[in-house]
Amino acid sequence: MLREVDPEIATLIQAEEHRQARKLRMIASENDVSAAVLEATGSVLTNKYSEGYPGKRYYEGQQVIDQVELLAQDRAKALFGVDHANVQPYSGSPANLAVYLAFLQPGDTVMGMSLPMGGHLTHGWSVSATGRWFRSVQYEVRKDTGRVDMDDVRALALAERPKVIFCGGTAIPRTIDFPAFADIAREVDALLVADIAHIAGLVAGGAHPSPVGHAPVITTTTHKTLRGPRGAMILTDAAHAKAIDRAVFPGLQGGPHNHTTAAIAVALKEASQPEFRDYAHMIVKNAQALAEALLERGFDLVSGGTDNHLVLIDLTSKLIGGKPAAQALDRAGIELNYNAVPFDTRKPFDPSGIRLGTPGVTTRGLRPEQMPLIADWMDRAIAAHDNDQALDLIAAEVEELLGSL
Ligand code: DSN
Repeated sequence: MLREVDPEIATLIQAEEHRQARKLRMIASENDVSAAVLEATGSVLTNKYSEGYPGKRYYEGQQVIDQVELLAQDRAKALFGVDHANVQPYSGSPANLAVYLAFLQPGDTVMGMSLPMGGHLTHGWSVSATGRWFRSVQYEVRKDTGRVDMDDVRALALAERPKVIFCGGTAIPRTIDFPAFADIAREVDALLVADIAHIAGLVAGGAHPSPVGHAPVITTTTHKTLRGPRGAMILTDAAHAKAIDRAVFPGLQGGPHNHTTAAIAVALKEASQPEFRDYAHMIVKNAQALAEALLERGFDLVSGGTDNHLVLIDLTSKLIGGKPAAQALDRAGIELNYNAVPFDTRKPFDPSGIRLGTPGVTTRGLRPEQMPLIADWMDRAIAAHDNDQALDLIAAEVEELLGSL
């Protein structure tokens, strides 16, 4: 049908499908959703407006949509063990903005991890509205360990007295110490918000400690390790539920994307199955096997390794910037992103590092024994980054492996 109506777009979608199929997709924040999630995303639910919440809508005809959203909420609550789930945020940034609207006034102090240290734009980084409209203070990692030092976080919190503290981020290869963040938040009377966008699937599958019971408000996207559609959720205790709901709607958003809500419900059902626990643990096993194989090949890993799905490489010792390395790797069939590393001396558009993760390749069926092969391809591709013929040869080997799965 699409091919008849719009052959150009149909052809492009098919091309993207082929591109994804023949690449090692290792962008740490991406994954491959199931056919069931895709089907829900592409359903007639996209036709429906439903501003409000189940039972309290501003449009008629919600007999089915209410059931969909209630199912998504109930599954999120059960999976993560929380009192309340708002499944309407359009994505991670709007979910975090809802936190600001719910609990802060412009100019109030917010504390988060600095972006180049592994935090997220919306945790108060200077170019984001959250850094421009609020007084933002940012914690870092230690230069010698590449890890967050909770004594430093505590000292900053005591000095700056933030109203909200964010923990979590986008390039953190180590376990987040939720109890320690909770102690600090309690001491300075701040609200602790855990942004678990990257690790939600690991938390759901028991492969990373849960923030529940430590952070009263938890934000997450649904499309990374959780392996759902592009969307987000905010999970809260009972005390913070109303403020979050009001902030999402009518504070920030109009009608929820019901097709996404349905696909989130499907993903949450999948994540509650025993196989998903195996999947979450395999993501970590793969990342650790990959980290080990990279270390053996002389790569410099931020923090020396990983506890989760993500590996952050400082390429300074390899005498190549992150951007040319990422471009060469893409040509070699290994898709990842260039990334700043802590204390980076290069510019954000051509930083010193690359970031990669194992959620996608684990979904694809790769196992720890295949990780040295990936490390080897990466080593070869970076050494031959200006040799297209050598890169194409690696891409052919990658395609052969993926074809054999
Ligand atoms: N773009 C997401 C990531 O790649 O981690 C964060 O917003």
